[in-house]
Amino acid sequence: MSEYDVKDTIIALSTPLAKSALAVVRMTGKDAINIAKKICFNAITDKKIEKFENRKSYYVNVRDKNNVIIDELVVLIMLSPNTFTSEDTVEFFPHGSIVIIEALLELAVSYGARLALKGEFTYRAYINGRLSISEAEAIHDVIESENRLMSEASIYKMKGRLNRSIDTLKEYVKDILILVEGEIDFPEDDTVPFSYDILIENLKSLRGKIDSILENSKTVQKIIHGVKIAILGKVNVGKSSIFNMLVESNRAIVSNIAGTTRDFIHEVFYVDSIPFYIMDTAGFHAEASNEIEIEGIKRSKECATECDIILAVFDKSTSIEKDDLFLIDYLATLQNKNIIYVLNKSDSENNFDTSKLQNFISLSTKTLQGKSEMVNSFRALFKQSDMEVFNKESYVNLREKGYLELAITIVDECIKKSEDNYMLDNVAEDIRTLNNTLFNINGKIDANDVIDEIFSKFCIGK
Ligand SMILES: Nc1nc2c(ncn2[C@@H]2O[C@H](COP(=O)(O)OP(=O)(O)O)[C@@H](O)[C@H]2O)c(=O)[nH]1
Ligand SMILES: [Mg+2]
Repeated sequence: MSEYDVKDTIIALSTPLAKSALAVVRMTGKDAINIAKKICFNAITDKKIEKFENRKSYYVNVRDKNNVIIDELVVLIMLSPNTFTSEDTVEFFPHGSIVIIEALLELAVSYGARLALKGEFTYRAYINGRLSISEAEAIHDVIESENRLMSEASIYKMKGRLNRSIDTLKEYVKDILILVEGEIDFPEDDTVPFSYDILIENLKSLRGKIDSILENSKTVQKIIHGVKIAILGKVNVGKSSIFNMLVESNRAIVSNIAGTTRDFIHEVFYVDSIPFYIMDTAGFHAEASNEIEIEGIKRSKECATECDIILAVFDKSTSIEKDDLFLIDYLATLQNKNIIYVLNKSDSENNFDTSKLQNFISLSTKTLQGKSEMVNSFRALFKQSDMEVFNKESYVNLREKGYLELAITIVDECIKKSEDNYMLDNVAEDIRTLNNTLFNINGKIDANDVIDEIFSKFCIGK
C-alpha cells in the first residue's frame, strides 16, 4: 500500500473519540519505545524510565515538552516480535478525555510518531507476516459483528479457521502438481504410478473439497445472518401481540383499534442462540382506503418477498373475511417461501372456517398455548448438522468466494483436458495457475488496489 510507510512509527486512538473513563492509545514502530521513554516518568518517583521491559505495565506521568503533566496513566509495553504488528508496541491507557487524548497524540507526534491511517496497525500485522489477508479481513468482521454468532465465527476465522482449509487445498494442489511434473520429467519412473485416470480422480476430489468449503460457508452464513420473519395478517388478528410474545417485550403497540401499527418495527430474538429478525407489519387489506394503507400493503409485500419465513396470522374469534382470503391468495402466488399459518386467539370461541388453511398452528398470545410449537417450527429450519458445520467450519467473503469459484473453473478445465488426454505440460500450466489463485485467498498479495480496498474499510486505530 503506497501511502502506508512501514518505516514510520505510528500512533492512534483505538477507542472512540468521546468522553469515557479510559481510552486506549496505541503506538507501534521502531521508535515507539524511544518516544515512550521521552514522555513517560515514573508516577511515584517522577524519574525517567531507563528500561522498559517486555509485557510489563508501568504507572506513569506523561509530561509535555514544558514538563507539564498531561495525564497520569498506565502504559503497557510489548516488544517485537510477539506483538500484534510484530513491532515494538506501547499502549497508553489515559483518562477518556478528548483534551488529554489529543495532547498525548500531539506530544508523540512532536517526537516523531505519525498519526496512523485507517487499518494501518492491521496492515503492519499483515505485512510483517503475522496475519494472512483473510485473517486481517476477519478482524474487520469481528468489529462489525451484529450478533454473538457473527463475532464467534469471525473470531475463529481470525484465528485461522479458514486458512487451515485453504492450506489443505494448497497441499492437495501441490501433490497433484508433483504427480503431473513427475510424469513429465521422469516418464520411465513408476515409483509414483501415473495415468490420466488417477489424475482425473485427484482433480475431482480436489473439486469436492472446494465445493465443500463453499457449501459450509453458506451454512455458516445462514446461521450468522439469522432468519428474517415477517408477520402478515389482516388488522386485529394479533400480529403485534405475537411480535411482543416472541421478542418478550412490549415493543409493538397492541390495541383493538384497527390499524395501530403504521410503521414497521423489527427486533431480534434468539432460538438456540440463532438470531431471528422479526418484523411487525400493518394490516393486510383487500381494498386499501387511503394512501397510508396502500403504502402499508406495498411494504408488507416487500417484507414478504425479502423474508425467510412468513407468519400468516388469522383470528379464530372472527369469521373468515375478504382480507383473509386476499392474504391466502397472495401467499399462494409466492414461491419457495416458508409460510407458517397461525390461527391466533385459540382461547376464544371458534368462528373461523379453517378449511382454507391446510396446516396451521393454533396459538393464543394470552395463554401462550402453541408458542412452543411455533418456536419449534423455527428451530426445525436448522438441522443439527448445520450447527456442527458452524462449530467446525468457516465462511468466505466475496473476495475469497470469487477466487474459489475461479479455482473451480480451472479444475473443471483440467478435468476436461485430462479426459481428452491433453499434453501434460498444458495441464501442469493450468495447475500452476490454480495454485496462484488459491494463493491469492490467504497468501501475500501484491496488488496494491486490492490491499487498499481491504484496509480502507477499517477504522483508524485498528
Ligand atoms: N383473546 C385473545 N385476544 C388477543 C390475542 N392476541 C391478541 N389479542 C387481542 O387482539 C387485539 C388486536 O391485537 P394486536 O396485536 O394489536 O393485533 P394486530 O392489529 O394484528 O397487530 C388486541 O385487543 C389484543 O389484546 C389472543 O391470543 N387471544
Ligand atoms: Mg399491530
